[in-house]
Amino acid sequence: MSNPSIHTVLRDSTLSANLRAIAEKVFAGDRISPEEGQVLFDEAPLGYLGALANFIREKRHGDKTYFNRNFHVEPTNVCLYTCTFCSYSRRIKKREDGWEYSLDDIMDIVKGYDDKPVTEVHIVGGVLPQYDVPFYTELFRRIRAHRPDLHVKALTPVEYHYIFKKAKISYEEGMALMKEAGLQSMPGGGAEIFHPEIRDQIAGGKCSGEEWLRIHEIWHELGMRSNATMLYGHIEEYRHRVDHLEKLRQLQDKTGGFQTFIPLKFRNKNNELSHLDESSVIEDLRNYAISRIYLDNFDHIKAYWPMIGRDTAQLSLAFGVDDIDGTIDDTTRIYSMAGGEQNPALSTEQLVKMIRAVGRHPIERGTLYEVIADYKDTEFADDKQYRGYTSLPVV
Ligand code: V47
Ligand code: SF4
Repeated sequence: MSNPSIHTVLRDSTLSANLRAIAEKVFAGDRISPEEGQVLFDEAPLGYLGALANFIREKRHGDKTYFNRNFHVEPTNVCLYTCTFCSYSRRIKKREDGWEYSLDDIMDIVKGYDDKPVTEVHIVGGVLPQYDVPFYTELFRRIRAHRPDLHVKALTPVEYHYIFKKAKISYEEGMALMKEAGLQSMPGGGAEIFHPEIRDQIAGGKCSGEEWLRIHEIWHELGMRSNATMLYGHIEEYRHRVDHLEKLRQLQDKTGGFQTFIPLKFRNKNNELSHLDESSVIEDLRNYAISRIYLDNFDHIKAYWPMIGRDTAQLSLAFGVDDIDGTIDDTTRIYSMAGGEQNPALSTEQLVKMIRAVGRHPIERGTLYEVIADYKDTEFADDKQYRGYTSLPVV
């Protein structure tokens, strides 16, 4: 996949004055304004966006494309909140369809990976009263004691807000306790759309946009890192996406603690928003590209392949994305239930080949983007098949 270069875009005499001004800013490394972000969403064609986003991507990372080896643990799929987009929560009323793991159950899952070369466990799930501060601090302690090299990336401000309120402690006290217990980073979930016009309709009752941002800010102030997401393609308008990106960019200016931005495409199976159409692949690629252009202070843009599928993940690497998340190992149900990949698992070899097939340079990273293995020149047993060699029968 290749885009027109930014030089071709700048030479295009048919370009509108607005789009030209934005392209010139991007070429000069200048920041675009919220109004210009809105112009990109409203008017910019895919090829133009790809040229700008790829320019930024290659300036930052060249062809490097990151992935990690991780697995997910979802302590429960029962939740006392009722987000309308969520296909995952069994809700309190259908509790018999769900699972609720104990500390020992979760440790058994973690121990099941003892002989596997994974570097990260991603823990996130529903919100229920028994999953409280003592539960999670004990869990983090046990995992870290059992396997100190496994990075614990866990929970979102949705859970933290709930459990700290219940424990009657401040966000500051709570996040310090989590750090002390062994939490190493926070994933980007729960962000949805910050703007209350939308958030109140799709995720009413859980932490607000401001609270989500405040908990990340406190975590960053403790010297720790986290990710950010945006759930798009449902009932929001482009102005709500611009507002979301702007709030993230402002917080990142303040703390520098975000590593990666992950746009999450709304999937419409088995939830209360099933009547909505899903966004098109073109819209998904436009959204990745605008995210790359807008978030000039984020190092990485990630395409989460279990959600968008392998083909779009490959395409996204030409639209600003430099990370395609992990091997996952079939350990998350959030997306398959909502219409994503049915059995999300890819071996390292499959991920490496996916990245190479679109001309990029695969790098296995740790959670904090430390390089674990460079697969640029690694050969696999069957590589010769697609390099065009044909083995002749030996007579
Ligand atoms: O917050 C739930 C989303 C998020 C649906 O930080 C849905 O590395 C689309 O944040 N359609 C949780 N999205 C997952 C998440 C995540 C995933 C991968 C990596 C990282 C990271 C973070 O999933 C939720 C919500 O926004 N979600 N239901 C749905 N029907
Ligand atoms: Fe609960 Fe999270 Fe689903 Fe909302 S998105 S209902 S908080 S599991």
